[in-house]
Amino acid sequence: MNVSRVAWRRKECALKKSDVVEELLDGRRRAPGASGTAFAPANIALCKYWGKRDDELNLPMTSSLSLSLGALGATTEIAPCDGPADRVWLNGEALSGESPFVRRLTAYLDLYRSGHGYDVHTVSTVPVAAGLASSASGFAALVLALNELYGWELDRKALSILARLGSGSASRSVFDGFVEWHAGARDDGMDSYAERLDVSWPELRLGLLALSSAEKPVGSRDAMKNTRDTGALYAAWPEKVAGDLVEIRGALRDKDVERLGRAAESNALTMHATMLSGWPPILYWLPESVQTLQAVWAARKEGVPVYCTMDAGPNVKLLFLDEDRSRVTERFEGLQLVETNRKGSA
Ligand code: 2P0
Repeated sequence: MNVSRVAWRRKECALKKSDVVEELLDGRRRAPGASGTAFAPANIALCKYWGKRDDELNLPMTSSLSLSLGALGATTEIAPCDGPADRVWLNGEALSGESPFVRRLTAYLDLYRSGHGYDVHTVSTVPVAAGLASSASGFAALVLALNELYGWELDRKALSILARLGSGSASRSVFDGFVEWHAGARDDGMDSYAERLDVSWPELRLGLLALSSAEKPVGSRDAMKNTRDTGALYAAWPEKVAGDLVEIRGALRDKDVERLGRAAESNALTMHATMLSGWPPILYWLPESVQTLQAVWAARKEGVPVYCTMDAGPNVKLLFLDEDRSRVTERFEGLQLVETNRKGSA
C-alpha cells in the first residue's frame, strides 16, 4: 500500500468526536432537565501542551502538568431553549451567532443536542488583559454544566475527556490544584485524560503580569499545528517534556521551588523556541516580554528566587514562594497575585 493510500485509510477510519461522545454517554442519553450550572477554573501549565497527535480529538503529543487558578475561571449556566439556534451571553453581553467563539461552541453542542438550541450564559472572572486562555475554563465549565443539565453523573475522568474534545487544555480545568493530563496512546483517546495530583503547596505563589491585551497574531490551535508540521526543533520537544515532567513531579513532592521554577521556565522557553523554528516563524513576545524575562533573570542573580512561564501570548507569569512575595512585588509593578488555593463556586 503506498503512502497516500495509507493516509486515506487512516482518514477513513479516523474516529470523530461524536464516536467518543457516543461511547461515554452509552446508556446515559436522556432528555435535558431545566438547566445546569457549573464553575471551572482557568489553569496555567507548568509543563506545556504543544502539538497534537490527533487534531480531531485534541489528543496531545505529550503529557502536560498545570496549576489551576482557584476562583479565576468561568461559571456557565446552560438550558434548552425553544428555537433551534443557540443563544450565548458572555459576562451579560449577547454574542453574535457569527462570532468564532459562538460557532465553536455551537459545533461542540451539536454533539449533545437533539434538535433544539441552548441558552448559554457564561460569566468569566479570568482577567481578559492577562491573556489567559479562556477556552480551558470555558469548555470545562460547559461540560460540567451539561453533566448537571442531563444528570449523566459521569466521573471526572469521563468529564475530562469530554472537555478535551472542546479544547485540549480544558481537560485539565475540570480539577482544582495541580493537575496532570496523561497523553495516552490509544487512537480513541480513552487513556488521554487529566487527574488531580495529590499535592498541597499553599506557599507557592503565581503572579500574572499583563503586558498586552492586543489580539494574538495567530491562535494557539493554528500555532501548535504549524510548529508540529514545520518546526525544525519540534522533534526534540517530546524528550524535553519527558525530562521536565520528572523534574516538576519531583519538585512538587519535595516542595523545591528552584527545581520547579527551573523546569517550568525552561519548558516554556523551549516551547517558544520550537515555534520560532517553524515556517512561518511564530513569535508571541513583545519588547516588554523580553524586558520582563531579563528582569526575572536579574532578580535571580541578586538572590530572589523567582521564575517565569509564558503561554501562547506576550504575557509573563511568575512563580515564587510566599516568603519572597514583597521582594517580588516591589520589582514587578502591576503583578496580580492569584489565590490558587481558593476554590471557585458555582
Ligand atoms: C498549555 N496552551 O498547556 C498550552 C501552552 C498554550 C500554550 O493549551 O486546540 O486552547 O483547543 O486543544 O488548549 C492552548 O491550547 O488548544 C494551550 P486546543 P488549547 O496550556
